[in-house]
Amino acid sequence: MLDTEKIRLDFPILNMEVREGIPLVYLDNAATSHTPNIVCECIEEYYKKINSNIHRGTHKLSMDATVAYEEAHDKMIEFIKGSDREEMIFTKGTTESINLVAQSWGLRELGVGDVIILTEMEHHASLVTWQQIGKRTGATVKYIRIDDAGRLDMEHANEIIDKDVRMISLVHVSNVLGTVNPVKELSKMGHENESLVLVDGAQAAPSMPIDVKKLDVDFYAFSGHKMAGPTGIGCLYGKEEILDEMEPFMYGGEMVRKVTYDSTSWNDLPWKFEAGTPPICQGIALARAADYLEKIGLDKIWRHDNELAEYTIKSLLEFDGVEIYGPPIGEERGGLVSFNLEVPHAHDIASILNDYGIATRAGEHCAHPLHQKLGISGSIRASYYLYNTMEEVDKLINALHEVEKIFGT
Ligand code: 7TS
Repeated sequence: MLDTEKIRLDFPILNMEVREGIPLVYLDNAATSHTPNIVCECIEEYYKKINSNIHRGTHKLSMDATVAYEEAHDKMIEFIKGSDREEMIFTKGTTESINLVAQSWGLRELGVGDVIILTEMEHHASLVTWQQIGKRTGATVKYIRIDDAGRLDMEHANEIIDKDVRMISLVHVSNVLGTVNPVKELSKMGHENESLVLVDGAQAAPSMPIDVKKLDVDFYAFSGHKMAGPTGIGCLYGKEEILDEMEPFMYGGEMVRKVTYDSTSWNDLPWKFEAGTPPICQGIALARAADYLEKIGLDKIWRHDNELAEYTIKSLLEFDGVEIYGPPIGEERGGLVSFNLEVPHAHDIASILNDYGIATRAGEHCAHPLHQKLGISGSIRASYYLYNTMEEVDKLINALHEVEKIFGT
């Protein structure tokens, strides 16, 4: 386990009391993670020392901000083991990253007869986006089925991935099930059929070492606010040769090389996809967050989160009638656990947990179709990050025992 005592000193928000004498137990990291001092200081420093617009100034501040913003791209491409800054586009988050590909590539390339492959466990960021692109272009959307333990049915994947497939968009780690999907295997299947492969890494990149070259994916999307960075910033990795061929996502300043009254040529990558004033401070602060996580070690964070999830599952199994979604103990899973007690409804549990200072998320977690598939109207989710402790899991379990007492099960 990580040295949480030391790590927690970096996150002052974790010392807060929800009410007098009730300390915060923050178990909602899959929604957003907290931000360490070093990142908060970076934001403050930016506004105090170099705040300026980029790529346009001949003055010191603009040049300093430009260098820092460009270097942030270098840091983020290195974070996922890519090679060139050209392949790292800053966006608002995973949602925007997926929309960028769907609109710039999908609207232009897809048509009747083409197939888009998703999985049954996609977050709406991918599911709704590709579903709507399918409707607009006439392409068909097919879903790789999941089994009872929330794993992808790879035989089904094999059946539906053929030469008509143009895009496979899959989540790396499910935000509901915690399942870790076989990205490399699916990428190979996709490429053998000349399909592109996009990975939604929103729940993977914050706590798992990512190597886009080893995974051999065409696009990889993730968000800054789930990995100790600020909101309003996310990343899209894309292979240069594909990005080169794509139309811009948005038009405006920054993304142009030469404009006349009749025509426009595009700026170099990645700026071609970053129209207007970009999230300068957020990008620089995200790079600082990436540094912070790397110093601790992504592989260590992954094991830490896993152990907390495994301990949670073991403890939850003490409850009669508990339903736990996703892979069983012993199988690899991300650091989150979604479940239901026999009674009451997930929303009621979450609000009782809040009385104990425990922050969880209840509902459908932006995965309505998956909840329909599971036959439930919602679930409660505890999700962990590098600063969470076994004691916090115990607090969750003790509070759930109180819930049991209140509802008499
Ligand atoms: N993909 C996955 C797998 C996610 O978990 C999320 C956010 C997104 C995409 C969208 O990320 P955004 O930063 O663009 O919003 N998931 C959640 C969640 O599970 N609870 O709140 C947000």
